[in-house]
Amino acid sequence: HRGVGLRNCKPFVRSLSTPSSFLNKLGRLAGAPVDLHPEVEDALAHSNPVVALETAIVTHGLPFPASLQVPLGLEEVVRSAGAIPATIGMISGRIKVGLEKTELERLAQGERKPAKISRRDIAAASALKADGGTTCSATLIFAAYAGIKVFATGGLGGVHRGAENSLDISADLHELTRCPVGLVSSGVKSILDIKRTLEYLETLGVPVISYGESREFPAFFSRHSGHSVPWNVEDPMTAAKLLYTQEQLKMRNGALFAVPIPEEYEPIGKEVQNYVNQAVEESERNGISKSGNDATPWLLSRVAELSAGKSLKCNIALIRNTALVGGQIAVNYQKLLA
Ligand code: PSU
Ligand code: MN
Repeated sequence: HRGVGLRNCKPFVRSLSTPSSFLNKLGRLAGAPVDLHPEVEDALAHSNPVVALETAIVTHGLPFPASLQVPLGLEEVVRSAGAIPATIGMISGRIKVGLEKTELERLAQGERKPAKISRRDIAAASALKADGGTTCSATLIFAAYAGIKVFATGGLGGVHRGAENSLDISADLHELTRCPVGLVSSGVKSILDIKRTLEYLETLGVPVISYGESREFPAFFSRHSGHSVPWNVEDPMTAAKLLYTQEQLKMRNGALFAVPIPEEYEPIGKEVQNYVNQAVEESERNGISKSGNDATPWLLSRVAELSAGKSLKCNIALIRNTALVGGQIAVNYQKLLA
């Protein structure tokens, strides 16, 4: 409204339906290749709980059609907890915070050979108008960018076995030092070196909290890793308070909440973990373990093969559980802000 007198021209009075007006309100650069889904934008603008979900699992973690059914199911789980899901991914170079079903289908089917997008890949993939699934690191970045406080996933990246030679340490770990987001997962990916990953997180100063009954850090497919962490929370409100305290202290880092796989999956999870160990040994022999970015997808598909689909079943169960806990933490976080 150019005709309106200057004193009426307060910033940010534009209608919230304007694309990305919420991001402008946050002071983010106008014109950045980021689109908020209208439902996510509305939730954020009204301080309703939102949970971020990643898409590397869609493009590089799960076979089709699970790659479509699982993320759609996770969105429903988040809703059942009373929060709005924001599944994050890249479509034609634009970061979508909240994907339309057709966009999710496009990523899940791998039509345009989606890239696996970690922090280092974001700008190149965007400039080249690629499709891509965002790993935990890139998803953390865009969750933080949009002001989303909770992100639920299956397994975080970490220190690979043999990293003392390969130096393969996921960028996910450093990202947790830069993004004030609570990441809820079933621990780290099954193929990793848990002990070294926990040491690395300690060095980085990232809080690691077991969620549930004990201080034992879960081992993805199993509730037991033999490693304990310094803190444990038993309910979503305490988890939310921890995140809120970091916010009050203006700490810019995130936190890792490790939620064990549901008890009833423990027996088959243990069996699957044996196949994981076998796949890791194979990858060391055939050289794939040295190929960096490709190691994870190869290992996960090999484990699916060896376990005749049992790994997929467990993976789905544990990630649905983290989505539920993530939703509950997000709901409680907003209560603290109210
Ligand atoms: N868990 C899976 N499949 C995956 C991943 C985890 O079952 O593809 C992804 C996560 O998105 C995680 C990423 O952030 O792997 C880590 O990959 P890298 O180790 O290359 O950083
Ligand atoms: Mn890696």
